[in-house]
Amino acid sequence: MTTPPIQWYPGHIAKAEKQLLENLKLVDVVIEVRDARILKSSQHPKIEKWVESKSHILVCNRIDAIPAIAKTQWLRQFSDQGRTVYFTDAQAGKGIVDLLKAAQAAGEKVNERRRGRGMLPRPVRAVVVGFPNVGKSALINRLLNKRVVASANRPGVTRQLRWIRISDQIELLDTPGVIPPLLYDQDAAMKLAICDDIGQAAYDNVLVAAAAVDLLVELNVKLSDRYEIEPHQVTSGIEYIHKVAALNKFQGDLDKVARLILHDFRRGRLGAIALEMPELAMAP
Ligand SMILES: Nc1nc2c(ncn2[C@@H]2O[C@H](COP(=O)(O)OP(=O)(O)OP(=O)(O)O)[C@@H](O)[C@H]2O)c(=O)[nH]1
Ligand SMILES: [Mg+2]
Repeated sequence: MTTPPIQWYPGHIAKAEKQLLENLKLVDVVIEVRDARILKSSQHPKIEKWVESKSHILVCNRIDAIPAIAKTQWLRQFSDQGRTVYFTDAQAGKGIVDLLKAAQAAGEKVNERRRGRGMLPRPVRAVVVGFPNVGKSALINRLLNKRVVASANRPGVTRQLRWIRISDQIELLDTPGVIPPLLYDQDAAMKLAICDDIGQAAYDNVLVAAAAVDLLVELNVKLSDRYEIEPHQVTSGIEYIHKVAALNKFQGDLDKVARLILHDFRRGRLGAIALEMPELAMAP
């Protein structure tokens, strides 16, 4: 049996992407938000095109979901590339002040250029973009310290583009999470599904949970404490799910086991886990 590809490009995302493109010409700064657990797979392939000559601020959100060592290694990789990154936890409000300062500094540059051309200063306009559910709206709420935009634990919450005035110096545009129309890289698509950064209609829970188990075993995450079965008793993630489902309490319900494992991972119940590390850090 071949696994059906993971694809998700609902109408609201197609529309949002079109509106995003229309709004880009109004924008001075692009704040790109990625998921710290999958910093490679949550990079949108069109980001460079959207940024063009605008300022680009890279935010790695959900920093609470990865171990400190992973953060250190990513930080090293980005600084080797000469890039500044902002690590944030939009839920607890960590890293927000530095991000705000960076956006304001980018705005000052915009206004210097305007003054040079004899124009009046205006608030900097920054758009917040990224895959669904990475925490874009939560970041905006944190920047304002109040709940101005809807933010909830599932992909596809923000449906409309919306401008929010943060201060006299900065305005932010909240956008719906965007996804490429075709996910060519199915390994990345699988990780987006594991992290809940893509709509559930795109995939089968059991297949995604099986892939999650394969990755977690590779990363030496201890699963037996929670699910009773030792992964070394089986040869694959899918077999693991069958074995757990065979326990009395699950009555053979594969979907229930799959949802439990995914839920546990997404809620951090299996610990802080980075599913992707910088290339060099992976080498022995
Ligand atoms: N643990 C943790 N949870 C976070 C963090 N940032 C956001 N969340 C939670 O993740 C969920 C998704 O956040 P949203 O702000 O709705 O994500 P979004 O990127 O706006 O999603 P869409 O609008 O669907 O594209 C919410 O329940 C947030 O509370 C974080 O840094 N750590
Ligand atoms: Mg949102």
